[in-house]
Amino acid sequence: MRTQVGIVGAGPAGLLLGHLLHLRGIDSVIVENRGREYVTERVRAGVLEHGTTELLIQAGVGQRMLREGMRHSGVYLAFQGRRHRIDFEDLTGRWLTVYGQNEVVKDLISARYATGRPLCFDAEDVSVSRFDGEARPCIRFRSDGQEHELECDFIAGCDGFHGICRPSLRRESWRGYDCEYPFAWLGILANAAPSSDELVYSLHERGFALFSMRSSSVTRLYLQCASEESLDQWSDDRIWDELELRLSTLDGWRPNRGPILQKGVTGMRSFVAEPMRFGRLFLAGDAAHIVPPTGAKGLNLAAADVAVLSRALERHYRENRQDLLNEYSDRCLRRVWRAQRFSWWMTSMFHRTPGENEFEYKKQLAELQYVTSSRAAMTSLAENYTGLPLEVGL
Ligand code: RFL
Ligand code: PHB
Repeated sequence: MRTQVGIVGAGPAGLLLGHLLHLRGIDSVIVENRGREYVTERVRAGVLEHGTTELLIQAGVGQRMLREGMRHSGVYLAFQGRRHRIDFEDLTGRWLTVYGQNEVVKDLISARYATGRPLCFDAEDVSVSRFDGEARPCIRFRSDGQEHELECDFIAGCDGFHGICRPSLRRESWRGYDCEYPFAWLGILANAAPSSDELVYSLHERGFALFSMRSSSVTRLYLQCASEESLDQWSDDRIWDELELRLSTLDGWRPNRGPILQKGVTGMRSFVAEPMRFGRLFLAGDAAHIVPPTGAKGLNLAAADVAVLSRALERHYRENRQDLLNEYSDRCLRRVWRAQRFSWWMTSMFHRTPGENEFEYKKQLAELQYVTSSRAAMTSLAENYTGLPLEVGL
């Protein structure tokens, strides 16, 4: 088998890259080690930046998102019993779309099938080789009991944080920067109508809580919990009681309760691998960087990476120019570090660190008071949250 670009991973990064390459007339094969159902049912991100929304529309995969996604013009920041609205649209002229990552993935898979280009689920023993020499890079895997060797011009490592591409690099060829946080998020999806039309980020003495949603009948909520938290300790009633305690405000607002459809615990970390290019292998999305979810940036960074990569590959094939491929890593990393800073800042403003003294909490409250009262501070939050314009469109 032969292709121009071999893509490892059918998450948002791999699928969107495959689609953007298709639109630019470039051939690809996507190899994924999990099943289609697993990939489309995995509940993760929900907030699409303004630029991500535009990219999906331009790429022709935004129709359902436009119909079913929810346009949000602002968010609430809550502390000391009060909610304060930050009006993104007024401050920046930009907004967000709330639409589940798994819905984006479903739309991209449908678009992929419509192109007839290969997408292989349930691949086993996936490995990458020969990407940093003169020989053609190769992706090996087993599928339906058969061994495959896929020869490519380039490999895109879109296989997430636990994938195989980054560990296949020579250890001395890259450097990792990371930061782990001493807490995690317990997330639930509930069959309950959202009681707010916008997200609520809340700092409470007992820790962070976040109110989000997926549709007019499904609420998505998160609670700060211990890093090693076991779900066994959390009955549905305990989860709702804690959410209500941390989110309710003095004006009587609280989340609606309903049957819990899904729950899980997510660790929090910041991580960046530098550079993001190794000869003919390019890392993109979570394979190269992880942000704590408080800034809602992970999926958006993945989209920004592959927008740059698809354009760089187009320039290589159409004009035989390597300049954008050479700039790929630096361009992406500028945005990545900006998102890292913002995600770290949001995380430290809203979470209580175990063992910290009250000085920290007072400082967090002062920061929130500032952010919700100064137009300059609100604008800074709004422009980072809605996202920098994408440097590269279609
Ligand atoms: P993914 O989604 O992890 O996809 C990688 C794919 O590669 C496959 N894979 C392999 N395939 C072949 N061979 C191998 N050896 C392989 N190893 C792995 C995997 O099965 C998978 O299908 O990475 P990608 O595409 O880079 O996308 C990144 C996003 O998924 C991630 O950044 C976001 O979900 C982060 N995130 C959020 N991002 C946002 O922009 N906005 C949000 O509101 C937001 N909320 C969140 C989040 C992540 C969360 N969790 C669970 C980590 C909320 C949560 C709770
Ligand atoms: C979500 O809806 O899943 C969500 C929203 C905002 C975040 C993280 C996750 O910061």
